[in-house]
Amino acid sequence: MQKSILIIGACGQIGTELTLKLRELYGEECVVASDIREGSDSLMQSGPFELLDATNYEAVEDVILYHEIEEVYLMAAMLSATAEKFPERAWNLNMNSLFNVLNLAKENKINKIFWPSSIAVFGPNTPRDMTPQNSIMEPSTVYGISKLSGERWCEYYHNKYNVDVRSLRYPGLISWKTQPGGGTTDYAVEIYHDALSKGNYQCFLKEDTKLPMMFMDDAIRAAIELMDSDTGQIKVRSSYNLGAMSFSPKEISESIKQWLPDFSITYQPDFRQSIADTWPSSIDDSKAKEDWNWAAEFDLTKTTAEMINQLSKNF
Ligand code: AKB
Repeated sequence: MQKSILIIGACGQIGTELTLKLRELYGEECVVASDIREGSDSLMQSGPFELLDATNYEAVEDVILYHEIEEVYLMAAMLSATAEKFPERAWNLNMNSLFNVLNLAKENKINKIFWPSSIAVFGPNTPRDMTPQNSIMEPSTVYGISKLSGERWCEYYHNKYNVDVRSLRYPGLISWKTQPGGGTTDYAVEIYHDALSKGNYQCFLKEDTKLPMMFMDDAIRAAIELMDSDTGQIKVRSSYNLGAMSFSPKEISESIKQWLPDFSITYQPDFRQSIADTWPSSIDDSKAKEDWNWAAEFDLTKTTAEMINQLSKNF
């Protein structure tokens, strides 16, 4: 099926792999990558690229009209840890970029939007284990507040203006191709890099802080499957809970030791601990399973095997 797609924020952790996958599926020329900076060689050389500020409505509109874009994946965002340092910049980026694409869809300039939400929409009063789709949502971080507000706007634009916007509440994402930046769950990627390069890792969370996580292949497949589902299947227009695995720093370190027996970990919790303490430890994603047949493929054992195998090629 031919369709023209724009990825905004294509050079980040999710955007890079998403762009490459969409180019593989829909053809390189049909998938336009955009970001405020240039990305990896594989991204820059495999198809069209536009320098684009996601908060600039006219610039986003120009790119959409020029390339006759039908679908937008809006991946530009400031993540939880960085957002605590720059609250207003985070709010500005996370909300204005979303309003821009929602309004372009309202004006029928694009047909469909994918926008990632996060487990950060939950807060300290939410039940932490197997957090349900509908629960108490009182996020205490700037990032969580922006994602929860975004979810409400997505549902509002769908109900009021029939905008076809689809969203997932991503857990922490683990990938070997692109490093994350500014998140609380970033330790789960850093740990593999340090295990291979130094043999030890100093973790910024406590050893027993269990958080929901997902391998990037599952995260990308979830976005594409959600976008390819029939409209009638999508019953949730705020954002779907999405689960795969949950583990603590101690558990991931044990899994790494299966491959690197001499690996050691120390713990020095910083301000990110108080963010993690307000997030779920595991997620109930039965609604996504029921509505559009979501099923994760990577558990911790499979993720560690893939991370060590792929990253060790560089050492
Ligand atoms: C973060 O840690 O900020 C993100 C997220 C869970 O949304 N990875």
